[in-house]
Amino acid sequence: MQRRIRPYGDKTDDGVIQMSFTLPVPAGPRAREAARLLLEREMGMKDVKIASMEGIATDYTYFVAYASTQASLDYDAVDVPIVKTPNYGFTGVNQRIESELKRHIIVVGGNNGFDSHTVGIDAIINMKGFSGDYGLERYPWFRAFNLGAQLKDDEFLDRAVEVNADAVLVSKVVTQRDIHKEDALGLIQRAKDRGLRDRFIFVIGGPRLTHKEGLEWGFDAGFGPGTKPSDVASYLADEVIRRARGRQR
Ligand code: B12
Repeated sequence: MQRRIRPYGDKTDDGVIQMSFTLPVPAGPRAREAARLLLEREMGMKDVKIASMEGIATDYTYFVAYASTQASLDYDAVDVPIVKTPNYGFTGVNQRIESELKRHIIVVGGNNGFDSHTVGIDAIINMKGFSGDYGLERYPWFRAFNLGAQLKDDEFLDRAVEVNADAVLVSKVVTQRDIHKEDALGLIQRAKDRGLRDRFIFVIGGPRLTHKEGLEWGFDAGFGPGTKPSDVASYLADEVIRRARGRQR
């Protein structure tokens, strides 16, 4: 069975979408017409409305536009990998580790490469946590080391080896020029070069990341916006226990 979906604006299936973009021209009537023609004539959009036009810096203009598309998609054919672990909550995770693993789970977290945004990884690791959900430092059955930002790949991996980590948690926030991808791939490659890729569980997270991307880039899991520390703790508990059981066999 096919369930075709189309964007919803004012009414079902009208195909209306909102777009924002910048053109490298000064603001004015000509810029507005250029934005309209780009969407209508060059991109095949219908009913184009330029809702807002604002000059930014010199010779650049930012637009918000509405337009409709005839494009649609078969929703039933959409298949995407997701992290399947349920959220066991703070108490559930700790009980699980205590009863099934009987040792602490050790993690190192930080930001390698260019990125200096630490708030995301702090939200997952630091005691205070995020959105009312305690961070990993608060879990009695976790030992978490927050290494900060702009780590060199070797520095990151050396610390993971030094503390005998189970998992390496990487945060990637800046996506300009795909720097997040470059940095993420670089870390995985370095881990492979040093024979460390299979020693640790590699987890990546950030506001513009998905589990699918994480897997494609060679990580074990990827977490996106709104992730709670207990989501990560639950995943890690299951994954470390699963690997420990595998080793016992
Ligand atoms: C605070 C901030 C800064 C602070 C960072 C301070 C710090 N110590 O982190 C400062 C001022 C230093 C800064 C600098 C820059 N910033 Co800034 N910054 C922001 C801002 C306003 C908030 C980010 C934030 O803290 N979010 C809150 C946290 C909790 O959310 P989060 O990161 O998404 O984390 C959650 C999830 O994604 C996930 N998660 C994140 N990491 C991980 C990791 C793991 C392992 C897991 C499991 C989950 C996970 O869990 C978290 C909790 O749910 C954003 C805009 C915005 N509103 O988002 C811009 C923003 C991220 N910055 C931006 C930019 C461009 C920069 C600069 C490059 C600017 C410049 N030209 O100098 C520099 C970066 C320089 C560098 N080398 O990195 C852009 C990025 C654009 C892009 N697409 O790449 C943004 C989006 C602003 C914008 N709209 O342009 N920034």
